[in-house]
Amino acid sequence: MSKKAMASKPEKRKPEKGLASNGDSQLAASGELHQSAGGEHPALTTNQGVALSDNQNSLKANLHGPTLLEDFILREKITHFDHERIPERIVHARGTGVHGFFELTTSLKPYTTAKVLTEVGAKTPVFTRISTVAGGAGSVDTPRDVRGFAVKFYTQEGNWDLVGNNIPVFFIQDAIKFPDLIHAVKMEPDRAFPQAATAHDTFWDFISLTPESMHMVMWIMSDRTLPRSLRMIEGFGVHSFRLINAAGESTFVKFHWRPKLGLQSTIWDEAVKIAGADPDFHRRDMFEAIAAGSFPEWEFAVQLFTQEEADKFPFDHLDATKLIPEELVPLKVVGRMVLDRWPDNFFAETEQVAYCPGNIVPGIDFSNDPLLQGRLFSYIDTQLSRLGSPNFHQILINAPKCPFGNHQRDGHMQMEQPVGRVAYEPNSLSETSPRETPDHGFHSAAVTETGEKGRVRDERFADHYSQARQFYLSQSGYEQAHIASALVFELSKVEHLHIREALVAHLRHIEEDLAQRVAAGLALDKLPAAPAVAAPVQQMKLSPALQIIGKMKDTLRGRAVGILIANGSDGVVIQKLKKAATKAGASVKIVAPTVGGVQLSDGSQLAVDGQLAGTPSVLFDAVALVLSAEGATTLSRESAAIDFVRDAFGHLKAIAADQGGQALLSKAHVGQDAGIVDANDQVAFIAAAITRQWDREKSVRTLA
Ligand code: HDE
Repeated sequence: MSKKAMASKPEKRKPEKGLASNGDSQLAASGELHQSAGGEHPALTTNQGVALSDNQNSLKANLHGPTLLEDFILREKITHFDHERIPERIVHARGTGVHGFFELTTSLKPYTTAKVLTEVGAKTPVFTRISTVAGGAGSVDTPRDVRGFAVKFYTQEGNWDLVGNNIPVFFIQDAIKFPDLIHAVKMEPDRAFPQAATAHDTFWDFISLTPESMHMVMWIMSDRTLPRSLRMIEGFGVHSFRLINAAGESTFVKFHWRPKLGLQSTIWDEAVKIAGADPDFHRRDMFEAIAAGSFPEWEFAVQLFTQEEADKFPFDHLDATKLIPEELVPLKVVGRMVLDRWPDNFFAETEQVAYCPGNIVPGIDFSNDPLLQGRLFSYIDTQLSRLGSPNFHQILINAPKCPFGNHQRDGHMQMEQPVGRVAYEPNSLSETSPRETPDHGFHSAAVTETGEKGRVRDERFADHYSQARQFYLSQSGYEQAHIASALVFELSKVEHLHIREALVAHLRHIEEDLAQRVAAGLALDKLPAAPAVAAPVQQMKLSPALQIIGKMKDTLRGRAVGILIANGSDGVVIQKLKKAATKAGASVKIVAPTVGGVQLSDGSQLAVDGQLAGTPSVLFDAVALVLSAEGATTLSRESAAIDFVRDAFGHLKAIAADQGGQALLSKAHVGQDAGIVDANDQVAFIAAAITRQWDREKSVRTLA
């Protein structure tokens, strides 16, 4: 329903802005609702514009009689309700979308004619949707999963959709394998679980039989799949694309998004607990950041290379299981994207947005990556069944913001009302009907194609381990331990021993030490024999850019600090901590046993943001404990308070504690280290809070 038509009846209680009111049936029955002053609200009508006299009671044959079929108002409302859902996306069903803009800072004119990439300073509106892959639309935000990173640029020359992920490589090399991959990762068909998880037999069975996925396995077992915030992930176009300049020359390009806030991840135990504490953790984080005016921003960068350069790479750039190390082809930052407007309506925008990698504009073209080629078909096809009509491009969120028109006609839900008798081209009957524009219309790259057709793959695609090895060896020791432990966790959920063994066998080609650590974690009797390789494993130069830790920023900007207090806490210490954390860029929340407020030591009241049981420390990047002796004694009997401090410690977070806080720490048997600081020393707290206490990890869990 349009904004104009949206309405509710005048009523006594003023509804919250933007929320429709349901009224009150008893008041309605007595007619009271109708007595308040009118004029403020437009009339509530049917979809045919007929004003409703009563939205609380259906039409009955008599006071105690049956409801009448003739009640067209009831029927219209219920019928619409019955059809409120559309099929969710087959993959990437769970997503968060935000409006924003792209601004070009460096022209790519030597390489492309696309205005979006040549007009410096021009701001192009975008709609960006970030998603998980495996779970359904109602699944949690923090499973171990790849994040989709899809950007629709509404350029002056048509829509350009860059539909990427937060990982620069993919599981498979050819689109024909995608349905198998997704069937393997989704809930198993006979039992319909697990939801949103790779840790089950069918996924690892498929993976262990698909060696080309080994590079991606390293990425998904790293903490890249456990982002702290959607504002702290990278984005990648994954495939090579082409840029085409005015002379018709083409250059290959890989697209990258780099978050201004730096990369930041959670750790596995934390992600699992966040899923219970706040299933909407990432969506809420984005919503709150936008509402607070703290707009997430990414740099937009390109890697440009020619065919001649590509021929010298020790891999094939058309193989989506490979990346081009930044050290080989440096990234050139050419723009930025800022997300600054939450959608008005989730369904209309985030749910109905239909990204298609086939949406490109003049000056950009596809490469022959066989995965990309398959995607060019898949997305339009899926939108047809998801949105139900070939006119889905007319939905506001999908429609170009530049003029568009052609002779395509009719179909379900045609929203336009074309005039005139001409619906074809060429024609001589219309002076104004759209015509082709050879000069600035879309031209494909002039590429020569030769060779025999066949179900074939270049032999350069056969090296499945070299870049997996490069990735693993480029990680810090902490990250390697997380990868090994993630593999142990996942494979421990696999029931079939032969699948566990098959996977460990592949790891031997990646790095013997990794295979041994995982085998030990699974208590395998002996190391399984490594499978035969189709191509020798190459020793590639280490690439520090592949780390997460190396790309984390020591900052509290965009992060959250929780201060646990209780009756009798010292208000001065709380305020000083809050001020210091806010100044450092964090959002600060006060957590207490009761949400209604806390009486501080000086007798004043302090408002509380979250009740302890519902606001565990997993929701924060660092915590402070400001407690009176009495408060500490009370909280030491609360398992939620004990968990609060134990988890903060176990998740390697800085903890500021005053004397009462220290008492709670010792009740929770939490030891002391450099990350535990005096709550009166705010400078020390901020210094500890801007990073994780990585060295603590060996004291809190056994890693593989
Ligand atoms: Fe997708 N993918 N995909 N994909 N994909 C979809 O399209 C598909 C692939 C990606 O926020 C679907 O609208 C095939 C790679 C994102 O709405 C579907 C193949 C990459 C999104 C589809 C791939 C992606 C999708 C499901 C192998 C990273 C969410 C609903 C050839 C470069 C977009 C839909 C959004 C969604 C097919 C592989 C990214 C079924 C056949 C590689 C970010 O059409």
